Amino acid sequence: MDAAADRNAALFDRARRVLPGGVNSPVRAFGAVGGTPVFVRSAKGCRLLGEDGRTYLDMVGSWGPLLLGHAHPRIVKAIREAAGDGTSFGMPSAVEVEMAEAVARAMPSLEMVRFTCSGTEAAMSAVRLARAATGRDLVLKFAGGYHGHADGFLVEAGSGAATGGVPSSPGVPASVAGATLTARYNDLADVERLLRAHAGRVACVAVEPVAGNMGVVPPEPGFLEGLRGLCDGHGALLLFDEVISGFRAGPGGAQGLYGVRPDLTALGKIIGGGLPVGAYGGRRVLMERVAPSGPVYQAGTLSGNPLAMRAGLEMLRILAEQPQVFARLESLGADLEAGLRDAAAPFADRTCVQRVGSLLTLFFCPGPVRNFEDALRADRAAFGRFFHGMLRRGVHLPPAQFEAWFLSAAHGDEEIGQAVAAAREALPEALGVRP
Ligand code: KE4
Repeated sequence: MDAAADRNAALFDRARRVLPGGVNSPVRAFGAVGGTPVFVRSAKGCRLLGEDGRTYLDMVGSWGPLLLGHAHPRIVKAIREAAGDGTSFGMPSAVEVEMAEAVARAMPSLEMVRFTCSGTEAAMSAVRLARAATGRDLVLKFAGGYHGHADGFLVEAGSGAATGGVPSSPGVPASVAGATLTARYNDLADVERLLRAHAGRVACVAVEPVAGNMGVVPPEPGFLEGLRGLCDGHGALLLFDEVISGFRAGPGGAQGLYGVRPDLTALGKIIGGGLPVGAYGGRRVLMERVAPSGPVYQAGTLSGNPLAMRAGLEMLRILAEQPQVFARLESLGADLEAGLRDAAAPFADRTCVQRVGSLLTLFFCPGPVRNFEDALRADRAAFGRFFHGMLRRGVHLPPAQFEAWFLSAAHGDEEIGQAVAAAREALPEALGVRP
């Protein structure tokens, strides 16, 4: 290895002595693909500079927040200005109100909003509220769905939980796991079966309206509308986890794209503009139950801090000023999908490409992938070889099969071409086929 690569490897050795797995979030550790993770020194637009001295085309985008790319000038400027005025007050500030109003304007089902510091906090708080509002204890989620690491959600969870082979984590009491029901995504009959079997006991149905944590699995026509009807019929609330899809699937999120109005929504990622922000919101009659206006307790030292709020507000302002960003992301996504499909055509019996807008996954199994059972058929060893083949060619994919590739407005035709060209070479290598 050259000196820079040695430095990167040495950093990982140091990291593993003080950080579990050497990282602060499991999927970053390359556990699913092997090898040494790239420690990032800096990033700009859609490119990363690694401590290994190499530059990479970034297809992770910090797992979603960076819809406009790394270090967007207006967002950096907003953060710099806000920092000089104080990063956190622990008291209300005007920018929190402006941010809540901006979210509500974009996503009208959020009549009221509460900011948190992560998507996990947002989703878990929304569930607490749903339980309080309905007086019911059970939560129905979907196998392969990921809603953060709150105890009740670590049951057949996707993303890093599935990648690490522990979709139902130890440390979660059986009593808590027992309050979580899991259904098959895109299967309304399965949802109805569970709602009937637990009649009057399900507080909410929690769903990623675009599943991104088993790889990208689009909702089939009628699925989301069917969930709305089943929730109404069974007195359960519908919780859309739009931590990924919010402000990515469109200016109004997936609920705007598909025209289905949830009772509660969890947000994160993009609304922080790269800083730690989550949010939950929904019908006023529900949200007014949240402390201090109501008894449902939820709090946070840094919730709504002015620094993160300014970053998020600048992000939302840019998206409001430049709605054409969404058409551009759709076009880039379509071009990447078409290019990958063409590159994978000789292996169509062993791969498939699935996409919603700027979210995409190349699965190492034949399609369609409709749910987590389908996704689990993927050849993860082949994905690992493909991942490293792409990395060697300067393209950094999410280091796990059960994740989405995230495009940004900083990607362009050149970057799509680079990713497709790399895939044309990495695919036969990964599948052990002579090009
Ligand atoms: P955070 O607590 O990581 O901010 O959000 C949790 C969460 C909630 N809901 C959905 C739909 C999510 O995708 C996430 C987090 N996404 C993962 C990527 N699949 C974050 C990456 C990581 O865990 O390091």
